[in-house]
Amino acid sequence: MLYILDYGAGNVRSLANSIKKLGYDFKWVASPADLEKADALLFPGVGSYWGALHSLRTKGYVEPLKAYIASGKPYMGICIGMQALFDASDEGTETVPGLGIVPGRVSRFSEVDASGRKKSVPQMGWNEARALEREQIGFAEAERYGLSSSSSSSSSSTTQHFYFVHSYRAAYDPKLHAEWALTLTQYGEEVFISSISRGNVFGTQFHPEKSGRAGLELLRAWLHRSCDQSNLAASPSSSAAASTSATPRESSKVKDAEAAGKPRGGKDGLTKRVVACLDVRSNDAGDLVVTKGESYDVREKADEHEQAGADGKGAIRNLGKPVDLAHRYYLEGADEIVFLNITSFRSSPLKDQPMLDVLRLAAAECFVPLTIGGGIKDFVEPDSGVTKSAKEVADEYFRAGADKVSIGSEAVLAVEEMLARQGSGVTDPALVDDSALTGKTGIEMISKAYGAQAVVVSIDPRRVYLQPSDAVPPAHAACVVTGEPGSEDAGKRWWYRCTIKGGREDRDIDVVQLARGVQRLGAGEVLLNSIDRDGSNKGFDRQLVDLVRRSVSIPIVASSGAGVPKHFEDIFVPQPLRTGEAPSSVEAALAAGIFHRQECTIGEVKQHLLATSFNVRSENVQEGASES
Ligand code: 1PR
Repeated sequence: MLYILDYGAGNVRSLANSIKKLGYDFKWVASPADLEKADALLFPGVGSYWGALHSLRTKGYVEPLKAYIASGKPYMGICIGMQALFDASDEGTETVPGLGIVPGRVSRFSEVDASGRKKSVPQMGWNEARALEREQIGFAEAERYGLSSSSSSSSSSTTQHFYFVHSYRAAYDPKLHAEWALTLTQYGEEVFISSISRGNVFGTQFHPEKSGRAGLELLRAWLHRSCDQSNLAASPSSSAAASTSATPRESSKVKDAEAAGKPRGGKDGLTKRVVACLDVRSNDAGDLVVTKGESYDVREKADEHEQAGADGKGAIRNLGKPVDLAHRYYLEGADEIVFLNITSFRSSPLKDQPMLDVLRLAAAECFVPLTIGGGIKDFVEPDSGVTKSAKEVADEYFRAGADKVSIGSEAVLAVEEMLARQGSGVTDPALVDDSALTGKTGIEMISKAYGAQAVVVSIDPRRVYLQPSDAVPPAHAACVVTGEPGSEDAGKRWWYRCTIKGGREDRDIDVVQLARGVQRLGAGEVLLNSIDRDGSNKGFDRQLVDLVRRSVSIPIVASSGAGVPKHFEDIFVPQPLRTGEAPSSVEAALAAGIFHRQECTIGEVKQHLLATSFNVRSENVQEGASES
């Protein structure tokens, strides 16, 4: 029997969904004693290393887990489930030893590479996994799992990509890892171990359950070897269990370049992400629909539509059913799907069962990362008067299949309160000291439990134009932008004010303050909307995006305004953010309207990006997909 170890942090439902989709059955590990019953074990570590290891230790899993691995039965660790095999990790405020199966320590990505080039941390997105050549068996072990081999590693159109989301990694050291590392991956200039394989132990830093068809095929290969064949006779190496008891295994050899820490090709393989967004709400008939408007107004113009209500407003635009559209975008090759529950702030998100059902159904069919936003906040249950925390709402979404949660209004209030606690006229959240942090905000609590990469903050800024005679408000001086010569904004000056409740309420905080504030609180990504550009088809607001990129080191998803594939090219073209700095750009861009109205497909956007020399994941799941 296959068992899955769930230690209660993060989205394990996706892995369960993938396994079911592939036709396998499994049981959850409910207690350490279950490990003795397992014939094959999957450890889908999600969240933080510290949280996972701490939980394993306090629940008494560590020794049974080591005994299971030493027994020679198949083990597959995903992300933290792979990192847990190492001696230790730098993640967390105190050192918690790992399982000590693989030598070496897991440490944090550097935000600035040796050449001075900056990169976002966490690494979030699709990257390559390049196979190492092993003595006697060449690439056979990697090929068994569908991982790139020498024949398929040169062209981005044939390279498989897998979904990574992590701030910590095991840097590749040939002296320590030559017999463990199966593939290496490069992010920025850093090369790290993206998968390991030795005897009965297999592990991936990436998430196969979120890696589309390539990930499903890898899982299928592992399940086939581990569950159908019920032995590792095909394995070229002796078991890791044996190696821990001092039996030498066949040696592996890495080529010179790889020994020096460079995978073949030696390039950062992170792709640009194309994200589809579904704004979901109930229409006037009470059905959940995907809607889309302009500048956040999602109703038809009254005179365009017969269903105009007594208030003179038109009906909610209905562009399709959420699960159907999500599945279509998955098949078209979306790298990520975002659901925003755009009216959730009016009701109890925990009772929003239809939205949870949407997520459950989507997670059963769409094997790419899913983000859910809307209503993730502390609130008082309308019926019982009981206070619920944002973390409890997030728990529910993660259990339903979300990989990340997106926080909007609550994030603005949290940063305002943090600045108020700091006092002394401090307006830059980066200067806030630890005493102004409570640990109780939704961002902090969710980030601590699930890892920063699981917390997105959705920012809804709007331009505030300044007259030539207007003095710049001092707190917002860092947020003032001047229109570029030759553009429709030439001669204008403005700053970006943040809003809450879907743009309905302005706040006295700007987009730089908010982005820096949420990074300070522990958010792992910014979803950067623009009320001015939303639904306009004019293209992304590059000045807004660059302003925020200059201000934070976490990844940014550019959003609002995409009208044609070229707009994605425009936002991805690298530009220096400061004089003398290496050019860079965002890694992800999101669109809604053009996809819903079928003005272009995700495949067309990716074809355009490939044609203009961007690295994208080109897997079109429809082509030859065999997922069942
Ligand atoms: O405040 O935590 O409850 O979260 C509410 C969430 O709902 C926020 O993320 C907020 O952005 C979103 N939201 C609220 N009202 C609306 C609305 O449209 N009336 N939608 C709304 C925001 C913006 C984008 C959109 C892009 C791309 N949607 O996500 O998809 O602008 O559109 P385009 O490609 O068609 O230009 P909380």
